[in-house]
Amino acid sequence: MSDLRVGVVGVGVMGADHAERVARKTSGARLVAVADADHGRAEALAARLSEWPAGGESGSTARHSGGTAYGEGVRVVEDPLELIAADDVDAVILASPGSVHAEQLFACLDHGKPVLCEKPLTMDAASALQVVEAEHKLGRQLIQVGFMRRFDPEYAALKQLLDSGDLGRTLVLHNVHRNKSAGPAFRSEMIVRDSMVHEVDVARWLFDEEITRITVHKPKPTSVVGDGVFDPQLAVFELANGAIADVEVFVNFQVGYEVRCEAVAERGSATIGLGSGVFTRAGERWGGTMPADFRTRFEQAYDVEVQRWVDATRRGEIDGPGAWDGYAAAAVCEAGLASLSSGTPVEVALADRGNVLGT
Ligand code: ISE
Repeated sequence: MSDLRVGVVGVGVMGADHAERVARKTSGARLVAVADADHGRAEALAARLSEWPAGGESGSTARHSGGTAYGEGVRVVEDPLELIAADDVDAVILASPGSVHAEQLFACLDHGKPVLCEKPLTMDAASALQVVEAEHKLGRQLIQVGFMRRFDPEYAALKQLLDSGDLGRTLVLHNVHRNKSAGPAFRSEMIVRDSMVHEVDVARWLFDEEITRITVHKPKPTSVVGDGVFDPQLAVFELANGAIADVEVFVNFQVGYEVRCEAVAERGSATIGLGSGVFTRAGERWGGTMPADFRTRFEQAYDVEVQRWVDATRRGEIDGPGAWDGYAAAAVCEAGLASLSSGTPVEVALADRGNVLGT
């Protein structure tokens, strides 16, 4: 089977990371093109990734199985829609801003291109539902959503433990999601849509239930953020089966990246994300280290996610959260934004899955 030729749209922090992953670490895939509103950024990345092994001799053919060999080149395409339509691009990774996802996803569907779309699927529930419906009409799942926590070994082990029933029924989830810092452009709405959305998916996935109601509380904000930004936020999700999940999201924690999840069940509890790696005693201190950001903490999850997406795409399938999961998360976040401004619980308006998908 020939390599999957991948194009990456949006090469900011996450897109550049994925582009490098496809070019250098993923088997059965080749990075062929990148596009970004910042052409200079795309050019620099394409030039760097057109070399393999990094700094290797001209003409070297060394490569992993798949991957971009020296001299094969990664081209820069100005228009993302042109990249999506290109004949030499078999599949697309969308890591552009959420505000342009809807248009780019529709283009992927129009051209029959499988796509791994970073969250959020789209900016609101109505457009996300249109995407779900358009994909359903094609009769084939082309969209996978980048909820990478599902591929993290610790989260996967937690899911397996809860599904085994060994602890009895799961009743409550407590989540913590802290980033070291977020830029000044990261407003309260983005904390819901770009950060909290991960725990929205975690709760839906671990419970295998939809979220029916959300309340977003605004504790006293950190003095690090500007006026009108609510950071941290504390949210409570109520699920269809009566279970409850809570999450503290704090994107300017200053210390490091920290993501934890504790599940409380009838006969025990289980916690992941304690970060208990190497414990060191040195220089009159003891303890471990904290990852600086999500690329380090979830590196393995991203590697597994992209490798499994490539493998599934070559079989003509997806292997992970689909468009419905992206839509359901968008609907919860939309209710979350309403709760953020009203300070009261807000019901999630979710279309009937059976009516939309017939399943
Ligand atoms: C970022 O977009 C991510 O997806 C990270 O996982 C999350 O921790 C961060 O808050 C988001 O901005």
